[in-house]
Amino acid sequence: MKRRKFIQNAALTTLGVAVGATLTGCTDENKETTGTAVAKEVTTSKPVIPMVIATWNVPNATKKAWDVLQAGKSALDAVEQGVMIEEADENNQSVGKGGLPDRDGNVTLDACIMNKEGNYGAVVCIENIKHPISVARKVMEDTPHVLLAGNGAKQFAIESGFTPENLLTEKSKEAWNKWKVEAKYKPIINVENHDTIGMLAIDKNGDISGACTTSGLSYKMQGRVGDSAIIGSGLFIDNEIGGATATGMGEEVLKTVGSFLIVELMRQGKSPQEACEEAVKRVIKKSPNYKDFQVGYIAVNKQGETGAYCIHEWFNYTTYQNNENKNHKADFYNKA
Ligand code: SD4
Repeated sequence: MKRRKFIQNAALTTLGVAVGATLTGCTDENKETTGTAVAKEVTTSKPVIPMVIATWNVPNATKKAWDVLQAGKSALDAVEQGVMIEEADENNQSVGKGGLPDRDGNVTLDACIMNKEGNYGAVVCIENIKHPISVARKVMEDTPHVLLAGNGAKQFAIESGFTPENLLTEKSKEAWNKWKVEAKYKPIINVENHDTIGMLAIDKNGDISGACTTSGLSYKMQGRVGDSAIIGSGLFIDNEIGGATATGMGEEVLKTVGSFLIVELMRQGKSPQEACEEAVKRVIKKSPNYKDFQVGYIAVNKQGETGAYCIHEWFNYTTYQNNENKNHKADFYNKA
């Protein structure tokens, strides 16, 4: 049986089984008659959709998304409302309000959203708007475009009813002032519990959507745009296959089109875990200085199987699945 067929069969089975039933990916009638089955069997005794997965330790965001799914809403609503929790959290200095500024003190945000139809909307380098993810959704739904940048994105947001506000909090301003003493630009390998938030969700219909939102690398050059809002790099969804999203050094994710790569690898039969590992290895192969930066990926396939992998220790992610909101440490490459 071809993997693609298997995925479709398993997805249909997933949707068909009652909650609590056992799902076995390859049923007798699905078995290949002429050779060895190429698909890995997916067996779980628990229902795996609906589900939510997000980068980092963000239980409030995954809970919000889960609650939206439980209310019968779409995966698209879930990921938007889920990441909005982090955008609004001023203590989180990598997303939305309170995000660390660029080297000139401007808080510039990148965000994108992608739905089950493969539609996509994004904003890059937007300023003074707390919820770039919702502007990204409006770009997708209300304009003939997919990506708006800078002032144009802000103007569009204001025309759409968003209220501009100062996003540079005292805490972030203080950090920036400290940074200015030496003003050295060196990306930091994140060992905290937070950074760019990428979120993927599957709703009760089995449909997948994703969102990704960030203030980007702190003290970046003015005008710098990372991977997070760029389709295929920071996020990619294919509702037939699954989705992936990234955190870490955006330049490296962009060069390898990481999230698209992961989804394509899953299409070819890899599990989400195998696909994330391969995408990280692709980065490492291309960048001999990989010890100096972090890249982390999470992924989910149509059945709700998840994967996560990163270069260095300490990347973690949160899942809300089977009624459980859980943080996990991701496996990593650099064990030396
Ligand atoms: C970027 N990927 O702008 C984002 C930032 C990030 O850990 O995730 N940093 O490159």
